[in-house]
Amino acid sequence: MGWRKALAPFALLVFILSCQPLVPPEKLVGRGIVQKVVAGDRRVVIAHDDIPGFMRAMTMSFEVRDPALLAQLTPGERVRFTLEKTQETLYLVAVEKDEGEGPPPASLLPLPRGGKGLG
Ligand SMILES: [Cu+2]
Repeated sequence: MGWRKALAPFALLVFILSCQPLVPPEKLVGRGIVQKVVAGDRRVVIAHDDIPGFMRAMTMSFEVRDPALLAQLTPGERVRFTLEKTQETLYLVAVEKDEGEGPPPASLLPLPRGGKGLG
């Protein structure tokens, strides 16, 4: 048997092992209010609600995977957005207007002052 044939199974093994880290991205859906669109940076700042199992409510910026998405984002608008998360990256991949009325995200509420707030 020639050496090429003898090595073929190992080449296949290396190929399979190198594919292992490609875990499919996790999809997460969040809701929030658009604060700012930073087109040059492909980013949008959103005051988002709690995303169960991922993040508490906060105001933060997300990188959009497709810059065309930015055109659908208007500051002040309430949206429902989809994130794709891998071990290394987090992208906002879809967005839609959230028609449902709801309270503002907790991250937008003024912080309690003095001793009047919670504990
Ligand atoms: Cu966040």
